[in-house]
Amino acid sequence: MNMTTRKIVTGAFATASLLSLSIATVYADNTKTSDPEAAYKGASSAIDMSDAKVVRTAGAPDLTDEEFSRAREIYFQRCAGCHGVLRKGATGKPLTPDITQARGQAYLEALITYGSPAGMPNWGTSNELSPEQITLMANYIQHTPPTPPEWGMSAMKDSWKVIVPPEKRPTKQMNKLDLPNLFSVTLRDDGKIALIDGNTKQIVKTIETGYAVHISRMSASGRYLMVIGRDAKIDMIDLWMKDPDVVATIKVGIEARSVETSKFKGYEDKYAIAGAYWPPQYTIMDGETLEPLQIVSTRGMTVGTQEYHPEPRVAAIIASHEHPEFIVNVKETGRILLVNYEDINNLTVTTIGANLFLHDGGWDSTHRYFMTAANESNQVAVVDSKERRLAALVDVGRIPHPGRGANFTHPKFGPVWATSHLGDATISLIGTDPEGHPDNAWKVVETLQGQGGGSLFVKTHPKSNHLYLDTTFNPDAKISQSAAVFDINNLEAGYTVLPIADWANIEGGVKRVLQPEYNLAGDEVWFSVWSQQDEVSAIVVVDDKTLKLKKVIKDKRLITPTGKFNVNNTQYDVY
Ligand code: DHE
Repeated sequence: MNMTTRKIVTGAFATASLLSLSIATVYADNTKTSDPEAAYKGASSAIDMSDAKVVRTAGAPDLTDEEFSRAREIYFQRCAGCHGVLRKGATGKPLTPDITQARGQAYLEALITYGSPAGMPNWGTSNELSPEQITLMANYIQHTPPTPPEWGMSAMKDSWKVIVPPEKRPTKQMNKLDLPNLFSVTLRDDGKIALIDGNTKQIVKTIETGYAVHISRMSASGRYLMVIGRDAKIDMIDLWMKDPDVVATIKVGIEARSVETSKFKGYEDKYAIAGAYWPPQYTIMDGETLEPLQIVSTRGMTVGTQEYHPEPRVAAIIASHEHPEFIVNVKETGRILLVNYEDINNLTVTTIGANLFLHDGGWDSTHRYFMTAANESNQVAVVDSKERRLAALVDVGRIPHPGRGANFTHPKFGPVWATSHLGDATISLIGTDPEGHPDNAWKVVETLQGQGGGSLFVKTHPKSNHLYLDTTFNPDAKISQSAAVFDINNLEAGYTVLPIADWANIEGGVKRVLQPEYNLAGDEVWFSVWSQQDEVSAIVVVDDKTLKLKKVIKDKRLITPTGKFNVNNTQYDVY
């Protein structure tokens, strides 16, 4: 399949809207939360399986080669995100032939058609899959899953290109851009990022990146912008060049989500790291050229039950400020790795057992404690990066999804870190000051009620008195198209709703409102209004003091804007 023409977003949007109609009628109320989850996880995999070997399995219904390849495509578009590439189970249940054949054709067809209260979407009653496709999928999953190829050093080196070598790069900033207030904006389905000037709100330029580009991270110096696509392609952009552009690129696997650079004193810009979903591994690279130096597999035993997992994906990675270490979340084993890069040829790795389904997270306000969601475990793990140990596992709401979270001083409980949730309307505030407020440390000190479930990101800024959150995947359009804001000094007053999508004044489109991000001064908050590839999208800038609309950024190049990363705030971990 041609990666550049694949429209990955369709599934997510269509699933969200159709599921919202149907799941509610099929299941009781407590299962409605499957809608946002399904929409969120509904992106198709970047893995191209067209060359994978067909494995026919005894006991499974026969399939032609053409049927195999159709089923495989549907599986990688709709199912791999939850059930895993190898179908050994991830956030969804395992679907290996021993299990599926025992269940039988009729059971499998019913499950795919109607879904389940445990979160399986109702692909049939939502009309996302036809009855013929459902029969095909029920047949297919009774066969042995095909395995995608590995991606080791030779494949990486083949994909690695240094476009401008370090010695040919400028020694100082050669453009007039106000770099600390520049934003890198993900143009998800256009395979690009946009550099937007935070002062003029004009697009400086767009730059081609990986397929279904996911996040941007800044190097410690604030010079190099690292962008990773779902296809595991990293593009390193030099912001000092007269015309900022890609200076090095590499593919660290076949499917990935995270990239980060070394930030410990003395190691600024020295190394980069990226985590892959497939193959399950992380790669440490030279920070100026992206030359791959060490590739480390994450396959291994799960925390707790200590069973082997063949596909533990690498989720968030964050650079420690306490030691020369990267902190790496391994999702399906529930282990957090502290990878010490002091001696790159003799890596020392501290392994912390946390809980299953580690996903995203960020620092507390002191940058000592890494607060990270074990999302389907409904917990936040707290890692003490100084002492290199797990400080706590905190029970929160259903499916925490903090992004990097939000830090502020609670009028009553002192410093807290906040997360919102995909699966319910709450915002959990966790005390983060074991010295000054020991009674509150690593406890949910307060639970706020937001607009609804389907929230992905919360954000505040040290100079702001507001806490913002989106509800991007809420099935109710009024809620997914607006954002809520709390006054930190008057939390009991509840939230104010900001009609972000209405402010964008766009005809038609899905208009999901996504990811608040502050500017350098901390006096503006930028939201994406995210529609489909062929629809108009926008960025809405809110005045943080007045909570009034400040500016709508509209441009035909703003195709599917999602994440926005202010250079200064990303460089210094301000949130
Ligand atoms: Fe993300 C961060 C994985 C879907 C927007 N996303 C992350 C991180 C991971 C991740 C592991 C943390 C990276 C880090 O800190 O190093 N995201 C996944 C998925 O596996 C998932 C559920 C499904 C998929 O197939 O990719 C997924 N993510 C989405 C979306 O649909 C979102 C909403 C839109 C988009 O652009 O694809 C989305 N994810 C984001 C954003 C961040 C992110 C904007 C960074 C937030 C930040 O403030 O740091």
